[in-house]
Amino acid sequence: MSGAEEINFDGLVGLTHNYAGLSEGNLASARNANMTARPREAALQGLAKMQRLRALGLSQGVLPPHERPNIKWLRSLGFTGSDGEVWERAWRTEPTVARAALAASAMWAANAATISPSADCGDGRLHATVANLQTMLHRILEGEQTERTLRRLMPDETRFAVHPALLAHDALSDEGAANHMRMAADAGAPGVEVFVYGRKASETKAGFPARQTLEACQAIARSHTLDASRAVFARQAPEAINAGAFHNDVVAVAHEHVLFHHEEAFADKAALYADIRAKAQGFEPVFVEVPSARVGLDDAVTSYLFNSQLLRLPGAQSLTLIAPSEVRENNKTASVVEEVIAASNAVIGQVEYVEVRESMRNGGGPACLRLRIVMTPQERAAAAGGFFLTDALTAQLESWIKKHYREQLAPDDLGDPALVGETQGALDELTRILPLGADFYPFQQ
Ligand code: SUG
Repeated sequence: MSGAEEINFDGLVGLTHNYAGLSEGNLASARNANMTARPREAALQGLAKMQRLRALGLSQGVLPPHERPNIKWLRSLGFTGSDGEVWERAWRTEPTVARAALAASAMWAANAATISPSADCGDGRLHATVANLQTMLHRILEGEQTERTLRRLMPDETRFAVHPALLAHDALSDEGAANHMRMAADAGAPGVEVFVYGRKASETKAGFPARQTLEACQAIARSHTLDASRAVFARQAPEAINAGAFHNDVVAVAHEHVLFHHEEAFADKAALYADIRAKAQGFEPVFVEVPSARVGLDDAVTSYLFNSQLLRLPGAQSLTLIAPSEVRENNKTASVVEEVIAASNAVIGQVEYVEVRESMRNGGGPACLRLRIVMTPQERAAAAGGFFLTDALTAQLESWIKKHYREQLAPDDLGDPALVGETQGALDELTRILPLGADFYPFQQ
């Protein structure tokens, strides 16, 4: 046993959390467009989930929100004046651009990067590749700060390799850990890394956008120095994408030896199973499949059953599912979960429900909100300690949220020039709560 641990780093929900209907193929985002959002509640729900995992005995990290509205980007598009004027002019004249500049989508940390633990990598370092998120205008803006954040978190280049995002082109479309799964005997053992793609670069597009290409997956596997004998590339079923599973983590989740997935998640399930079995070292994979006859893709997508976090609580015999409360509210998914955990020799033996409704309305469940990073004790000691949640840090973040976040953001509030000063003031304070430093955000530079 190496003592390595999988640590969830959750994205702190930003001050401009709102419902702009920005993501084609994400049914919740489209359905809830122009609803009134509750940024304070959203951030507190996210923080409560992090605290819940800590209370269950797990380590938990936190990643800062990005500067929004993104004034630096708006200036690069020719908007001038004070920061407030830039925002007001962009909102008035270029609504599509302005909405992208305002999105708090960096909260979905599963899309921040793809992580390969050092046990999997030929050079013995922990590798991270920042996702280019090039499919959606509002998300392509995230890479720059994500890279800065990950470099602050993991500064020691002898232990950590943080790769910038792949060139932002359709052929190399990459959405990070949301399309990547890892199976291993335990966190510190060499794992099978499963890359799930929606299309190949050469294929013509049809239906909802497939946001991950095979070429992007292969580039990441190469730069992470993964051993080809333990890397798997699998195609996501086009039916799943067209039913609203815009990322693989909407229809599948893996942890240790267990892969929990929907029957229609993958284009060729038999080949995937065989590939994983052939490449698994020191463990026997267990596939827990939910048949379409029990839960259709539509219910999988609305409930986010598979966007649960799957993890092992300290000392537990079986894994625990951290599911969104929407799963409990849907009779079909609730009864499937009951059956899975009640089975004799259940590999998933417990469920905990969490409330992240504000994020769910934009298509972001518990698993979207977190980036899993497996760290050995030495890596953890080399990482910046201030990103790991403690009771004291939680209390500080909670009062920071209550002091700065608006209760509500209705569509008519979004163009308010006062939002700029408000968010910048709050983020400036945040750079003293998290180890970010006085020149972290563009407005500070
Ligand atoms: O990229 N929603 C995000 C949700 C990301 C969920 N992440 C994972 N499945 N891992 C997206 O579609 C909606 C923003 C809006 O419409 O205002 C949004 O960006």
